[in-house]
Amino acid sequence: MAITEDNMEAPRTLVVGLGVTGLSCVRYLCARGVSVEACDSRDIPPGLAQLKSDYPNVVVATGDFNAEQFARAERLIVSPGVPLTESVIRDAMEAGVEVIGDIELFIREAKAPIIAITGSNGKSTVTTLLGEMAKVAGKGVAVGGNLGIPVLDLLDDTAELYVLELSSFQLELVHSLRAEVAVVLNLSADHMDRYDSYADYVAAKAVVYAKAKNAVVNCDDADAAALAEEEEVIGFTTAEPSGGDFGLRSINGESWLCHGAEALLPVSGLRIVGQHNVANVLAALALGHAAGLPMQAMLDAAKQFPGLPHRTQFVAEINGVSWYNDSKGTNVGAVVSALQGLDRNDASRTVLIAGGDCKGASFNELAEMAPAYTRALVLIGRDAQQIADALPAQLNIQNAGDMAEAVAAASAVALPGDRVLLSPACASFDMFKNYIERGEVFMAEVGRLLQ
Ligand code: UMA
Ligand code: ADP
Repeated sequence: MAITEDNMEAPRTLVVGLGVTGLSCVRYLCARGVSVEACDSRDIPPGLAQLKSDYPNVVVATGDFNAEQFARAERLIVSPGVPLTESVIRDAMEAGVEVIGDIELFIREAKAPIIAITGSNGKSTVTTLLGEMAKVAGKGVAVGGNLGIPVLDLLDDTAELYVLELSSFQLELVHSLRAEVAVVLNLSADHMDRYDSYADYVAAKAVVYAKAKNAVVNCDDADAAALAEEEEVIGFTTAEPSGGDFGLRSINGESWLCHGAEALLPVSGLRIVGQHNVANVLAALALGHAAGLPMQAMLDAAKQFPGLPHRTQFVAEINGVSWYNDSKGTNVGAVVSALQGLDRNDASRTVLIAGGDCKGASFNELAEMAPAYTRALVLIGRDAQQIADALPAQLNIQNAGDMAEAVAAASAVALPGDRVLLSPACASFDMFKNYIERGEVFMAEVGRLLQ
């Protein structure tokens, strides 16, 4: 692209972090002729080889952040994985250098309305389902964000709607979002190794509602709902809805998804499993409705949606025991909702496989509910002992060295009618590349039980 007067004036920019976000930022800025450097505190960050081959002229520094390189920059674009407490970033902020993230760059350029989705859990499920709803409605929709595709790679002048999953890390560097519709799906503690306090984590999420045209709120989560400052909100609840909210009503003994008084679809008509996922469908309907998507198209998409892999995903039934892969259950709130969501309210119980890198979490909530919902717990990973110490002593708690041992131990203790649920309440990085590899190893081990 030719250098224009515009980009001649663009500030000398340092892209901080060379994962998928950093690479997308370099691509975006280089295509606009902006002067760019890049850095990453890792010695060999994942995007390094590609950056060197595609942009050999971009100066890159790896290893400990280099203060001189930061001092040269007139603007920083910081990746979500880099904490803003890094001294070089704090110094830049204090010196008045603009510090933003890829989402802010995107917002400044995107022409189509944005639906912005955050929350502690359910973001990827709701974002993907809403994207499907928009597609069935015939909208030119682009879907991404924390879900995996960095937002700058979504930019497309023909897009009619953007559906974005936004993490608290990303929202920390967002200043000018004016979402068409925004939601904080729910709140429970996560990433406590990055935030000084739970209040800081919540404050990062609250940014999603700032200046939003329409707000969707979770009526079952008062703390999350209280973040919406808009007067006009559309609610969703797994109880009976009031006014124009979305919720559940019992009709002739059957539970139905409803919009106010109008019955839309019986819960039994959904393929996705678990009460928490019913809440996710209601949230997607509320968001789509606020954005003007037609109801019938949304319901058609909801009926077809099987849920995402690694999120309370049914794996197999073996000797009367149902196995579920919830490897994406990476915080305590997710595990609590997965346990409750799968519970059948009968004598059957869940054998829970949990553990990994707990990210500074407290396990009190799990300790409170585990006696009522679990038959046994099988603990894996670096923080297994920390979890065991938090749980009541009367529980059947076993330790396993790896996933194969964990599956064998769970299989030995589960009774016909029970469920075995991998929902770790932890990040996977101490044992696996990511939650996907953890879920795949679990499913492979469950498969071996069939042989
Ligand atoms: N890192 C360093 N030094 C650096 C830069 C990064 O050590 O200079 C480390 C970080 O601490 C982190 C890792 O590298 O552990 C990756 O960070 P990144 O910012 O380079 O990540 P990207 O590859 O750009 O991916 C990011 C999101 N990652 C994070 O927020 C950690 C991805 O979400 C997201 O899909 C992608 O942008 C596109 O938007 C992942 C995630 O785990 C799935 N998100 C967290 C979550 O969902 O709980 C918030
Ligand atoms: P996120 O993108 O926010 O991590 P996902 O849709 O990927 O959310 O789901 C991650 C995990 O969170 C699931 O595996 C499940 O354990 C849990 N979960 C999903 N939806 C909800 C919900 N509405 N409330 C609480 N927990 C949920």
